[in-house]
Amino acid sequence: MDLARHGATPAGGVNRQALSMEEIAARRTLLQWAAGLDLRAGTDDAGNFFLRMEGSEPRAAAVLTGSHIDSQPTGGKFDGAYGVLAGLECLQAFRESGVRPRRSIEVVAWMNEEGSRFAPGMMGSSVFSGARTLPEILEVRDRQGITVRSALTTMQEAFPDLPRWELQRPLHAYVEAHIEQGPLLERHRRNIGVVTGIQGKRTFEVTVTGEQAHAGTAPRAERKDALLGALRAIDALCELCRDEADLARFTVGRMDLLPNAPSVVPARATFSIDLRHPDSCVLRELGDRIQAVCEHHAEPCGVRVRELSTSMSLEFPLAARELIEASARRLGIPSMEILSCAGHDARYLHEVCMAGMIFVPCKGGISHNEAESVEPGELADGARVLAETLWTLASQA
Ligand code: HGY
Ligand code: MN
Ligand code: MN
Repeated sequence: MDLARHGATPAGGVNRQALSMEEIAARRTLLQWAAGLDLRAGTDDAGNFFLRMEGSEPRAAAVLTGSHIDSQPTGGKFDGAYGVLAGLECLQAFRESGVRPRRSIEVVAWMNEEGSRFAPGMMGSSVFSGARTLPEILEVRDRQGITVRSALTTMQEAFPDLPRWELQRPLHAYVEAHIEQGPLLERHRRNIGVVTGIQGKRTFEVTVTGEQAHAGTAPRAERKDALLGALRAIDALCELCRDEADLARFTVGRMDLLPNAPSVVPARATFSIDLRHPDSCVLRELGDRIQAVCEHHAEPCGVRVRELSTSMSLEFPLAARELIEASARRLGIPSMEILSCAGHDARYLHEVCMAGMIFVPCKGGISHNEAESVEPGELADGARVLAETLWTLASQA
C-alpha cells in the first residue's frame, strides 16, 4: 500500500510506467526498506534492480525471486509489486530469524515488464536472459518520442552509486510470486496457484494508410478512409479469432489516427494487436493470417503489419512445480495447478534456469484495472509459500 503511493491515481490504482519518475521514487522506497536488512543493491545495463542477501557460499549460483514495479497506465496496486515485496518480505524474515542461506538469494524488479510506455514488454528480463540484446531495445521510443536509452540514463543517474552487475549471470533457480489476474483461485477457494506454464502471446502493430480528405467535400465513393479500413480489418480479425471454447484472446488496446481531426478523413490508422492462445500451433496459425486479412478488408487502403514480439506457450519444469506444491502442503495451505493466461518475466528466466511461479488470488480476477484488490491474508500465504520454496532452493547443493 505504501509503494502504491508512487504513481497513485484518484481511482485507487497506480500509473507507474517503466523508467518514469514514479518508478524511480518507488525504487528509492525499496532501497530504504532494504537499508536495515544488510542487503547489497545492484543494477545492470538493462536497468533491472536487484537486492541481494549473501549466502554462506557467495560464489554458488544465486536463487532469484521478484517481478516488476512498473505498471499499466491505469494499473492496480498489486500486479508485479506483490512479487517484489513478497520477495523482500522473505529476506526480512530470514534476516530476523538469524539464518543465513547457503546460496545467495536476490530480489529483482525487472525493467519494463508491462510494455505500455515502451513496447514490447519484458525488456529487462529478456535482455538479462539474452533473449534480446540491449541495442534492440535502446532505440524504442514512447509516445513523447523519448527513447529507452535516454529514460534508462535518467534512471541510472538517479542511483549513481549502484554497482552494475553482469547480464546473463548464472542462476540456480527463479521463483516469481504474482496475483493470478484471473478468477479461478477465488472460484475454487484456493490461496495458492502452482503455475503450470504461460500461454503464448504475439503482439503486432498494424498501420492502415488511406488519403487525407475534406470531411464535407470528399464523396464517400472516392474516399480512402484509413479508420474505416482499420475497423473493417479489426472486425474481420475478431471473426477469425472467435472460438467456441473462448481460448483465443484478441485485443486491440491502442489506436492512433492521423491527423486525428474531426473534419479530416483519416489518412492513417495505427493500431496494436495483442493475440494469445494456450496452443502454440493455433497461435502461429492465427498470427500468420493477420497480414492477409488486414490487406483484404482494409482495401482500398494500404496495410503494413509489424510483429513486435512472439512467445510460444511454455510449461514450467515439474521439479519447480512439485517444489512449490510441497511447500504449500508443508504449510497446510491448499493449492491447485493453474495455467497463466497473463505474461510474466518468468518466461525469460525459464530459458536460463529452473523457473516457477506462485499465484495468489485477486478479487474477481480483476487486473490491469485500478479496482484490482486482494486479501492481505492471501498475500501472506503466498509469501510464506515463497519463503519456504526459496529456502529449499537456497539450501540445495
Ligand atoms: O500483459 C500481460 O500479460 C502482463 O500483465 N503484462
Ligand atoms: Mn505483472
Ligand atoms: Mn501486468
